[in-house]
Amino acid sequence: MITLEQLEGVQKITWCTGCGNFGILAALKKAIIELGVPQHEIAMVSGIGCNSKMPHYINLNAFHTLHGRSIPIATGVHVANTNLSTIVHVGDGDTLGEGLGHLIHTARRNVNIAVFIHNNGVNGLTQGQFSPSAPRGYVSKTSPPPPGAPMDPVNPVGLAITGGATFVARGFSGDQKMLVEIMTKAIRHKGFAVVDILQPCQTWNRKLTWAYFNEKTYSLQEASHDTSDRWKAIERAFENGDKIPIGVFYDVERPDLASGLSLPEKEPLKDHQTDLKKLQDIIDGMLL
Ligand SMILES: Cc1ncc(C[n+]2csc(CCOP(=O)(O)OP(=O)(O)O)c2C)c(N)n1
Ligand code: SF4
Ligand SMILES: [Mg+2]
Repeated sequence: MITLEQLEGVQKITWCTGCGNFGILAALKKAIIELGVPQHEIAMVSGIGCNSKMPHYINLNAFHTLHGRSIPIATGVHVANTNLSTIVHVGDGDTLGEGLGHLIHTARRNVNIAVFIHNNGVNGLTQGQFSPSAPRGYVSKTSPPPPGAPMDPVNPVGLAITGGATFVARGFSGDQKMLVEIMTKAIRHKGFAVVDILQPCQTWNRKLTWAYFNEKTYSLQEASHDTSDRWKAIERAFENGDKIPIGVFYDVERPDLASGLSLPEKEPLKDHQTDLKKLQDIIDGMLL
């Protein structure tokens, strides 16, 4: 069994005191222990942002990639070695901004990876500009009053469900028990899993605070939500009241990309011998 000590990263953590990223890191470690998957069978991919420093703070095989591009890189990792549990850590600025197209197309393909969106409503690393998930009217250096942010936010849960993801949930960094359960299920799920994680940015976001989320969030599972019903999941995702639902919105089975491509489960692509002559013939044929 993996221990917390074995998962300890080597780098000094540079997140601000009170940052919601700490809770996500702690929950991920507990989820990995719960899953019992050996460390070398997990691949972590991240983008660029405060959240994306995760690979430096946990002892896993990891690739700290580019802003907005971690999901296609994770797809490549998965296709090359379907035996790995591939997980992605990204920010709201990253995957709901520059990387949004990748999120939707990966949902459509139902790639068997789990994406954890650290959603703090700001571009934390670049000093607090409002992000695509900031609420209308949100005031920041790049959205001064009046009117603050002059448009409605992207809804990551709604987009993931309508895009075709087969496991969609929302967690909160301050509800460790629920977050560990959700992360464990997301990694275990065979298909595209998207988890929107509410994560206070202590330094820049004065609206989406610990107190705000503690007061507003309620559990979908305690409200007897049916996770197999797509329309009910969409209705919950677009709830626009005073309360924010957290928990599993949608959880169904559908053939994933690897089964559609008939990728061999027992012998991953990385172990295949490449016939270079045949490959060259294909390339030459394409150039004709
Ligand atoms: C291609 C590219 N575009 C923009 C940037 C600049 N950049 C770095 S981090 C960042 C925003 C990070 O915000 P978010 O993804 O929400 O992560 P957080 O820091 O809030 O965790 C931006 C715009 C970059 N490094 N590369
Ligand atoms: S700037 Fe915000 S998101 Fe970044 S480490 Fe500090 S509190 Fe966390
Ligand atoms: Mg952010």
